[in-house]
Amino acid sequence: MGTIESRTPLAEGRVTDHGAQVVAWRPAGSEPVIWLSRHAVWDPGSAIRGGIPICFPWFGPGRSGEMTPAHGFARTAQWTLESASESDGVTRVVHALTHEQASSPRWPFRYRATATVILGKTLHMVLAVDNMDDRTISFEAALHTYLAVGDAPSIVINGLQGARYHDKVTGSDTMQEGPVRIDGEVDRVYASTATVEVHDPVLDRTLVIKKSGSASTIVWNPWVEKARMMTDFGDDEWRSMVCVETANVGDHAVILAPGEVHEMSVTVSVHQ
Ligand code: TA6
Repeated sequence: MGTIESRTPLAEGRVTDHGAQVVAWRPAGSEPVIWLSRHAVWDPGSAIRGGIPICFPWFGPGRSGEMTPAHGFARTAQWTLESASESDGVTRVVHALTHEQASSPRWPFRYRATATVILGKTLHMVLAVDNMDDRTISFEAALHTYLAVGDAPSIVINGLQGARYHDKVTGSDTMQEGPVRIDGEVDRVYASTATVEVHDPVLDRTLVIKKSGSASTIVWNPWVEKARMMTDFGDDEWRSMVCVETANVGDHAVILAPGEVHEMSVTVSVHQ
């Protein structure tokens, strides 16, 4: 499993060929921003628990509810390292994946995906999907970002006020009133293009998650029971993380005509 490790005056980071996954990022002067489970499994066939998994071409079990593997085949595929460079302390890593390397009989289309990661004082990531087929394709995608926090029940998540969301815990569809707090299992798919701010009083910082080309934001914390049920997730680790995911899922799935390219990006910054 090839991995690009970067250590510059601006930041430390790590990106692996497996899933083209960012698995670490710590800007200079900060605590780590990207969370990784102590129990993460690094087997070729498994998803690495933490970092920024790339969910593509479907999210979860897909819109049909029957797709496997969960979150699509890109997350556990071996992406091709296209380039890795560093300039003025900023590291740039580009991976690519095509239908010749990873596909599914349930999603048999020709495509080329590239994942561009730029690590410096901020983390910037772009998922670009090029429809190489002669048919229109539809896909879901998510940058499933695991953020490190001091204590999940203490954080305050702003930016989603007024957005409608599907609550996967209760099954309801409703609107976000006020900030999002983690006071139990939270698994919500918001219809939102907004920038999200995670205020963390314990680490005394605010993480700002800005995005483009994304109409869905997912917020997830497994809380106690779900954490206990995952073998690659420490029983106590739910307190130290929250996922704020940049996505296009469900009704916001991307529809791409032959030859079209779609780009979705996230920029994470730390404000002490
Ligand atoms: O993004 C939230 C979610 O869809 C949750 O429902 C939970 O399944 C989480 O992803 C993790 O999924 P995974 O397949 O990585 O265990």
